Amino acid sequence: MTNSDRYHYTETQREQGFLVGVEMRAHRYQNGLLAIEDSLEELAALADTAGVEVVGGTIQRLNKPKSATFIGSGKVEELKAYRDELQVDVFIFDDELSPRQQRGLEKSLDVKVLDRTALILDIFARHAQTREGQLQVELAQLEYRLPRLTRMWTHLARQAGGRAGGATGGVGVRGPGETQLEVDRREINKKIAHLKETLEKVRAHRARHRARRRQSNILVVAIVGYTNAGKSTLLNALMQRVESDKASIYVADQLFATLDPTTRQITLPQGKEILFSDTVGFIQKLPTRLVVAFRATLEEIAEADVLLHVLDITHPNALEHARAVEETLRELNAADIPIITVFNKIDVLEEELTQLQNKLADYADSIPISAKTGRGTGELLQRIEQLLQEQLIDMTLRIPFDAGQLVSLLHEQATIKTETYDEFGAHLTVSVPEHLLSVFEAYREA
Ligand SMILES: Nc1nc2c(ncn2[C@@H]2O[C@H](COP(=O)(O)OP(=O)(O)OP(=O)(O)O)[C@@H](O)[C@H]2O)c(=O)[nH]1
Ligand SMILES: [Mg+2]
Repeated sequence: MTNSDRYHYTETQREQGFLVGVEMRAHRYQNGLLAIEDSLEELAALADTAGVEVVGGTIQRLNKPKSATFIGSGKVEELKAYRDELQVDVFIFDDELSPRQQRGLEKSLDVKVLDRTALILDIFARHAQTREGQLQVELAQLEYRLPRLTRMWTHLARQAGGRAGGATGGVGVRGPGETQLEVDRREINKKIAHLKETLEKVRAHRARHRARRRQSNILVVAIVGYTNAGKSTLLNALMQRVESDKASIYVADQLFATLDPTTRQITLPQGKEILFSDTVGFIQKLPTRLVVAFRATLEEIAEADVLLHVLDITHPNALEHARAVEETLRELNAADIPIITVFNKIDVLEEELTQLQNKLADYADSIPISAKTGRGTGELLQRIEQLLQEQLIDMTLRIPFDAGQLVSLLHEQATIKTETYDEFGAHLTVSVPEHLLSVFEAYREA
């Protein structure tokens, strides 16, 4: 989708959305989170990607959220006024609402109420391409909806309506709406169970595939970064460099354009073949439920040999984005994987670059690139090559006494984890730098 396509929705097709952000006083400048104004701007971009026309927004500062309606009652009244004045179809909250808060708000406001999670799920549902991706999103959506079923959320209502509709419940008799909800809940639970089963099979298949890849010993570089940083563009640029004719990857100025991992083989300058894997972007306040739902997909990242962190240096919140990415990597147990950071989109701001590099002093050895023009990509490939050469490889070795000098070499150049001796010689488990691999290959224990 190009920039202009985004505005092809007509007024009548697009729902009108109004954004609501809450800043907990204790949380201002909390590490890794955007300032509320920036967070709301990001929410607006998410809403836009989901096809909602944003007609306004408001912020409330609170000590803590209200358990029934999240925001204060005065704010609820204010939202009613906006609803009437701006013809709001949906209120979108920047934070995850509990089912109770969502019900409370929908009851008071009498229009649909969504939160950031629901919005991201909606975008994911639109962008999922592979079967696994689609199954994962559907499961996450159903699990999200189950505790939130109200009249406005019952998409199954019409199907099952014949059985449950009509009856008017007297005192103590369950109303038709509620019977309907029971039916829906049962249906959803059944669907959830079925989806989980199917996903298990798909995942087992993927795990076998990954295991085969491992055996072939080909190294994997996972491209990670904030959504819209230019990850897919970079992979396309790298592919072009090596003149591969593989189909290019979908690039768009929208959030979460990529959902399913795409892997491409690339030859490094000195001839080594490696795999690059482009995957789903990160975002601050990435709902844990989504991280869990996409765990299988995200395992691609956790199992990579090198991470390539793409940072959109032109974004005013670049530093916050970098922190959010690092936080997510920690959640995925991927924080220990060697990482190369690239500052992307430098074509946009030649002059300000030094200034920005100072701001991002923690990333001093980052590589400035433009995925769009290809600038810096040659240096990047060299850096990856260099890093891979420095990578250590785990080996179990049996070295006879007459090759004792090899044990000395290991002591100099490798990390020795265990070392024992018997009548044949030394028995070691070690991590060896790649360039020494050939030296020790013959002594490798099967
Ligand atoms: N000016 C400029 N724009 C770029 C550059 N790299 C990417 N872009 C633009 O940034 C937008 C996002 O690019 P993508 O490659 O789709 O970003 P992504 O990181 O894959 O995003 P998601 O898949 O949505 O997480 C697109 O409009 C690209 O054209 C660059 O080096 N310079
Ligand atoms: Mg992408």
